Amino acid sequence: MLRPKSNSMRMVLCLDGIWTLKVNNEERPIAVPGSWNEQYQDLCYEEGPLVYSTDFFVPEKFVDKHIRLYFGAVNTDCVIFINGEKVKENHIGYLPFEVDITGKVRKGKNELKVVVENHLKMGGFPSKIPEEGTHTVGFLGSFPAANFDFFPYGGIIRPVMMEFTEHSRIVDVWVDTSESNMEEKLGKVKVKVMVSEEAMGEEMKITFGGIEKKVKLINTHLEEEFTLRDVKFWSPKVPHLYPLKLEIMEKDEYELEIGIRVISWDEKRLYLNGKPIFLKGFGKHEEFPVLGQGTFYPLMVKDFNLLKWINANSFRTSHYPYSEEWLDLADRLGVLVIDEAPHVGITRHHYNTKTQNLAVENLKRIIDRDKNHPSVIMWSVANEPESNYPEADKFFKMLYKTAKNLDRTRPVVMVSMMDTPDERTRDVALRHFDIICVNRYYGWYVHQGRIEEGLKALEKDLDELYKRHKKPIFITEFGADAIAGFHYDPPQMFSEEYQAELIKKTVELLMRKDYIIGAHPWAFADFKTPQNVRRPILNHKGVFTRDRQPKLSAHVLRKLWSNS
Ligand code: GCB
Repeated sequence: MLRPKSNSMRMVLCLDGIWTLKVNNEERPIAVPGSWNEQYQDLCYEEGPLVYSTDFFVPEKFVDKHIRLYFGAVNTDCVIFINGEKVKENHIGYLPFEVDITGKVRKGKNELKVVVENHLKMGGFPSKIPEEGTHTVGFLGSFPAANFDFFPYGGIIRPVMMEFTEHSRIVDVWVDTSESNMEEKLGKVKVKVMVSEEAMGEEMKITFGGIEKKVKLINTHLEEEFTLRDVKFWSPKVPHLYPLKLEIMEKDEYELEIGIRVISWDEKRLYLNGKPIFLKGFGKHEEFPVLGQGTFYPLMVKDFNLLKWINANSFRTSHYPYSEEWLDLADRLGVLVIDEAPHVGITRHHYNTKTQNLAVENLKRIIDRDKNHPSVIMWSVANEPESNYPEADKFFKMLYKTAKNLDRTRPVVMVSMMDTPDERTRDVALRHFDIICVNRYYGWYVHQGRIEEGLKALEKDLDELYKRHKKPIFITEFGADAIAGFHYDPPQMFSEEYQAELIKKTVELLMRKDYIIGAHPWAFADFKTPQNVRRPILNHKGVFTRDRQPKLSAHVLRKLWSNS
């Protein structure tokens, strides 16, 4: 699916702004994009259904165009109405969806209504804690009862756009640069284009790297290959982007920026353009005070600025796909992204056909949205599922196969906490994946207050893990809470000193291991969670505070990562 874009052939109407929210028959203003939970105190724990509405105006000359309504994301279940007519239902958050509303709008004023619910669901998304508890100790009794460690924000969280095009139009494009040859500096770029039925018989022009190809459209799918010499390969150091322009003459055009790069991996290493790369960075969240999980551009710019400042080269979109603008910036600034599906808090109650189908669908949608971003170097299908149940094997094998069938050019991973030294709790699904991603909290949830002991246990655990899988290992989480301003000597849990020491010593250990391809401290910044005894309002494992000020560990990491 192409993101709406204004150009000389396409017209985009942005519907962001102040909408009306109906709560118990009373109306009040609400910001879109944004979450309702922090705009009103009485809606902090609201799960809906709540009714959003706004008006939009269409000039007469646009009424007969092809019209597409695009939602960046709504959390979570929603029903869309145009002028009172139901046009769409959507049942997953954090991912865009479109509605073809051609012929459904009238000249002048129209009404758009969106009914949104954000119920936690046992065995669904967002996942609710099962009454009997889960493998993720500590959540039982949390309020709200989210089976994950971040606040379950609801609402229309990302931009809403309406796009007007001709009926002869470009529907999608998929670019594959994986056959490029680094030694010969040869860029081999496959471009697959999908157009609408109405475009049959038209002429399409594709321009890339100074090469122009013209094709008569006799099919809705076409494929062209471009060979570029003396290519500047995309990398964190040189994030070079080439414009790709698609045109259906006098009907439509679409331009996107392409990075030519190759990802590969073997038993021990991950390679970018044939050179080993070590992932330095963080798991993070897309959230901020008042906005909740609403798209907020200044936050993106600030976070990339801090990622560069701290000498990181990557981040994981834990635990859901972020707004696509994060990826635009990552492409442009040269930051590698592990793109995670919104599958967090999976328990044994998820292992059934209905949920598996939904998860497969979500995965297809994330790949569909993000496939052309050079910054995306890995698909993560889930975070910390209850994957020590026999049923997990089939469920995750299916997700792996789905991702692989769509995209063989990137590694597909699952982030596990269950592949432990203890055989009774061991993960049954992790073996299906290309790279072994694990979260480890030695020196925090285990070996509390004893960093050195924790490190010894970590080293033993990882050596065994490698022996078992013979695949590269990526430590996607480790860390400690530090409440900004808490100090203690000798370092004590919750002090900035303890967090800094644990992170420093863990990073040093991980960088010494030849089978480790990355170390991401958890987390980039503090973030809001459900209420429970382990969380003083926020999860304080951030290396930055929630308002993006550095803790001691940020300075330590900046130095550690400066010459590697
Ligand atoms: C984890 C989760 C993450 C939590 C973190 C913690 O393993 O993946 O969502 O926030 O631990 O701080 O406990």
